[in-house]
Amino acid sequence: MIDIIGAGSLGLLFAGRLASSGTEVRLWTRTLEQARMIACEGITVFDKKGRTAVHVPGDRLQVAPLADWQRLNSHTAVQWILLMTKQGGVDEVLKQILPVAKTERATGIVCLQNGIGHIERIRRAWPEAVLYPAVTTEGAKRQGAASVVHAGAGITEIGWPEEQEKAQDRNFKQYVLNRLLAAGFDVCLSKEIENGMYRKLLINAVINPLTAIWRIRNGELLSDPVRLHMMRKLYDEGIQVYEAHGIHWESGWWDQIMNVCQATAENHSSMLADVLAQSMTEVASINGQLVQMAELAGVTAPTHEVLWQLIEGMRLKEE
Ligand code: KPL
Repeated sequence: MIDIIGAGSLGLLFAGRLASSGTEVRLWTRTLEQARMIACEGITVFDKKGRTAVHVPGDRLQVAPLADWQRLNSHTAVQWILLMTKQGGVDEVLKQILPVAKTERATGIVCLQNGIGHIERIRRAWPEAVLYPAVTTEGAKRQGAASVVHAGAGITEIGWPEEQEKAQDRNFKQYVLNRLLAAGFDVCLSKEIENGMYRKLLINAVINPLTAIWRIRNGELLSDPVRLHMMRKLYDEGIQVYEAHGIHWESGWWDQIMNVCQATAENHSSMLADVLAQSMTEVASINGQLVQMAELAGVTAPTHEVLWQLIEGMRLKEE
């Protein structure tokens, strides 16, 4: 069984496809209302032309609000978690899980958050858990409480330990990795996930705040020289921060940002989606983290700082 925590766009996509390919999935939602709707309607994944790609009826799914975690798991050890909440939801997840976390059987957690800082927070709070930091370029857009559009197929990179594999890691390969592949996800194991996370951080730091401020789709960033100029500014500042920290970067990263905009041209970035839904954004874990890294290294990232403050200043409600 795989426990998927978070039923946003990626959570619904992964839960729907895993369940439809025969994996036993438990999906944990933030609200009781969403859990009830999924139990009633099932999960539907549409392709980008609006056709139904996957439908899992509600009676084939186990779904519950996260608040029920302790009641439902007080006697069992949870083995595999796909953590798919946003950065802002991670502390609440830990608060619900830790009181019944079992130490005799290690729990493996694939962490799929945007930005940086969450891995350290989870490790501090739950040292016994085995963490697999991950980044994905799957494009998904939630349509309703129980449905999602798979807007663009991407690649999911999962961090793999440099040192010798432990029994937990072998079980991961045999079970979680195989289940993800069987569900049709393009997944690879990476010994350089930290670098992958910095690359994704930069992609998000360039695309997300600009689309959120201008309220435009990802593809619209490419259609105007002023927008491209701002993207380049954010990119160059980010690279300067990485250089100051000795973080390896590649000249191809700029082209990758362009490619992501093209591949997800019709998408709202997650930050724009949050702003439109008046939810807290991940700007502090993305641009805010870059600004803090800049300060630590004695350089500046003024464009990231301004965008961070502008978006924080929208005073969106807490998760
Ligand atoms: O990860 C994304 C996000 O919106 O958070 C990108 C890659 C920008 C796709 O929209």
